[in-house]
Amino acid sequence: PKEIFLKNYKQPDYYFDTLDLKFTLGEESTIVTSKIAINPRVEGQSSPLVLDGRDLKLQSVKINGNVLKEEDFYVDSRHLTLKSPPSSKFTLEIVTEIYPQKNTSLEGLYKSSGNFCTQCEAEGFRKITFYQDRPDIMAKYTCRIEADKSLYPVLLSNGNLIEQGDLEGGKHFTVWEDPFKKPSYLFALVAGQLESRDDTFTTCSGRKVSLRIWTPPQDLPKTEHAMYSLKAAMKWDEDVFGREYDLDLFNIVAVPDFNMGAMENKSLNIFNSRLVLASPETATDADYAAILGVIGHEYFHNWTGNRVTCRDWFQLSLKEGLTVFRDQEFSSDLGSRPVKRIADVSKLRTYQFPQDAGPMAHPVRPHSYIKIDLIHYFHYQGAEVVRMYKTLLGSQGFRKGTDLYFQRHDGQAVTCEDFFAAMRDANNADFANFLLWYSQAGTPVVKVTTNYNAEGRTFSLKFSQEVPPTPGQPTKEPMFIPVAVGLLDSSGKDMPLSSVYHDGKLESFSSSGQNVYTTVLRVTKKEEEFVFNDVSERPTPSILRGFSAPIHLESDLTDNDLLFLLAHDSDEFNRWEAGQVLARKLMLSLVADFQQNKALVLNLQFLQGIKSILTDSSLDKEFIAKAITLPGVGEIMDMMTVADPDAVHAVRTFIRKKLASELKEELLITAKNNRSSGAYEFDHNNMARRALKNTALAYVGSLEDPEITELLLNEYRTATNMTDQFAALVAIDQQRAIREEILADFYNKWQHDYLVVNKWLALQAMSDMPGNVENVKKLLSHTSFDLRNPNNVYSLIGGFCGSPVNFHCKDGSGYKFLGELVVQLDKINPQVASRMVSAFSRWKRYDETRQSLAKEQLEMILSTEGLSENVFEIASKSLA
Ligand code: B3K
Ligand code: ZN
Repeated sequence: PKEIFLKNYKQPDYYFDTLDLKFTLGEESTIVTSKIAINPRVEGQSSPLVLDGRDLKLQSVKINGNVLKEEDFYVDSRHLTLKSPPSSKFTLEIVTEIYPQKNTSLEGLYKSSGNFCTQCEAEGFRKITFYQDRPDIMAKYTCRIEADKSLYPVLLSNGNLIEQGDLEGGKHFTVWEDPFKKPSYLFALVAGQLESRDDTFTTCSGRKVSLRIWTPPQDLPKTEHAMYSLKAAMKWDEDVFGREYDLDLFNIVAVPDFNMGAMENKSLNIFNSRLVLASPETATDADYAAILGVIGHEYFHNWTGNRVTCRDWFQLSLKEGLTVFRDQEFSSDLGSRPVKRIADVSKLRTYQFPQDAGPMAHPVRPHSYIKIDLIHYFHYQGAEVVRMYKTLLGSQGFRKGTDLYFQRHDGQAVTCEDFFAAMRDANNADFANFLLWYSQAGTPVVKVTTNYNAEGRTFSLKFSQEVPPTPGQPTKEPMFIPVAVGLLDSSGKDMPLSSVYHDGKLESFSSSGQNVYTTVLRVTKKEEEFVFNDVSERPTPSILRGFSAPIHLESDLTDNDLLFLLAHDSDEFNRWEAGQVLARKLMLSLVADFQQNKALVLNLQFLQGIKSILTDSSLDKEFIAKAITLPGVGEIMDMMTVADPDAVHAVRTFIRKKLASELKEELLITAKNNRSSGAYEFDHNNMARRALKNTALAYVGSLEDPEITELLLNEYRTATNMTDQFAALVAIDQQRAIREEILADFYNKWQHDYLVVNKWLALQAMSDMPGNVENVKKLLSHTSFDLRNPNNVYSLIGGFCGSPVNFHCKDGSGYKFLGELVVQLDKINPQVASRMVSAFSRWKRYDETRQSLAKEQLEMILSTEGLSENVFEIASKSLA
């Protein structure tokens, strides 16, 4: 496998103006005819034209209508090379045969539940036809689709439908024309037995857009929320970013077999059906929220990704970081901003930070890769980088920056520097070394010490920063870190800030006439100090409000300071964070006790803190639910020199049980007072009630007590929506005596609904029951499980790998299970297999026994013949 480097980027020698595609869809194979209008970059200059292609059977090549002679081209397993094409404008016509029915990788053209669909990002188009499959090749496409009319009554592609009709032999056709030029990764085709929910949206300039969400007929009733989400996204993008939709038609298709969440193909978004289909009876609040976010995300790509696209795949964050940021903001505006921020930071800590501290660490803009799909996993760090521009420039400055970005680059394939330059130029901003966020990997560790000088009435914050070494980057430069700070007085109120002294300069806040309570300090050096003046009493500082930068913060705040912030901080994110810092400290100290066989004792102050949050009726209920939830096992393991899953799990279970028994009465009252009444509504207040009630139930579920068992069974049986029913099931899952029976009951009830069955699989996979690997193995041959379906794999195998005690079981059974499965899965679907193999990537964090067991599996995987590049890259980098 070959590594590709950013520094080797070269402009293409040929540009493509138009591409006319024709698909003849068949049951054995599909014939693809492609006609490309080509221009050499330098007129009169001919060089070989190398087209990408995989698993294609070439039938013919013509240039300007003439069949190309054998000696003028050659084909290998990855390319079609034209040795010396014309040196001025010409047309190239290529016919290939492909086999979508045999395509289990779910990349390129494939079949899902009897329907044809495509997935081209990042490099799937080369599995459809020979092409320069790179995003800086932007062309105008037409697409003609021919297929059997009864099997495939609906034939869709990008853009506008310009022609359709019947053909001989029971066949029919459609012709689609996309007026916007696009890179090949945004091409899409769908054919099958689908029906649509139709609606319209009138844009800000008064254009009426047809909206269609396509599913198999029986699923149509479950598309109401998706349609609501789409319309909300279209309106929001106009209001907040000034972006109007640009075609008269927008299609969404839901398919059951899809490698990831969804895909933003121009005007024909294709979705994993779990992110479209929802009804109150079958989908949880989390599903509803995810649908809103992802429908928004894919829609927002129309401007950030499609109209302005990436020059090359190293620039991926240009579209993904920005679009993730946009969907986070969208969900914040439609729900609760602080609660959304807490959820997003939790994701950053659960997924991004561990990756950035392991063998797969790479900067927001990587310097090299083998398979770009692996860089595709998450873009939370890229979104944080975009968020920092907004924090530094303010809402208006940020909007000026995006306006300039769209104005400059509409229709172009550009780079991260272009985005940076638009932000800078629109605001005449001084951004010092901000670009380092794109090129340096690793999460900065920022230490801060505070000091109050009563005599001088000053309060100082001394910062030092360090970016840890990552593969290929042993030493780092200091980063440009925006740190939002406020000061609380002894009554817990924000103090108005007078001025701050830094680097020989005094910045005064009083001039505007308005009180300033939060300021953004620009920390740019390895060590530096900021001094607040006119501070009338010793303050409690609230540092990194709203998580203004993606860093690990270590401060000298005492437990009392943290408890004070937990009780009073006006910044709700930091209020939550104070509780989390306390919980992390507590858990780490109990882990040490556990490892030394000491009895575990719960700190009373902590218990008191949780109790006062739980019973504070002035707080948002979803905020309470988040604030009483302990940091995850992974987060605590990440803070240990040698990760000890058994100890962390034991400690977390201990604290949960202890809190449940000490606060049983309060938890039961909370659960009772927040029971659902009336029909399901997807709005913040109702979701918050359910979240709080269900968090309380999960706590009490940890107690073995007949009264509780009865209560949970009642919750389970009387639930009128999936949020409540599944939460009851999760709580019951802790009740060993009735667990099996209720799990079976749930399956019987929902076996017809594959999306609900995935929840059932995941719940069992994540169980901490000793020896659960055996149960998971049994489920592999369950009638409702299919290794070819990514959602099934993510639920059962992904769920299992997230279980600290069973996956990391010291007898090696969990690792062996995953190792064997990865080898099997890689033959079916390399992308899905590589996601699973990443569970091994941080094996060096564990004790020696676990290390050697995991290493053995990685070596076994690497020695497998015919391994995919995807799995190879992760397994080999993990071992390096
Ligand atoms: N852009 C796609 C992700 C593609 C991943 C390809 N391996 C969808 C998204 O950003 O939501
Ligand atoms: Zn995206």
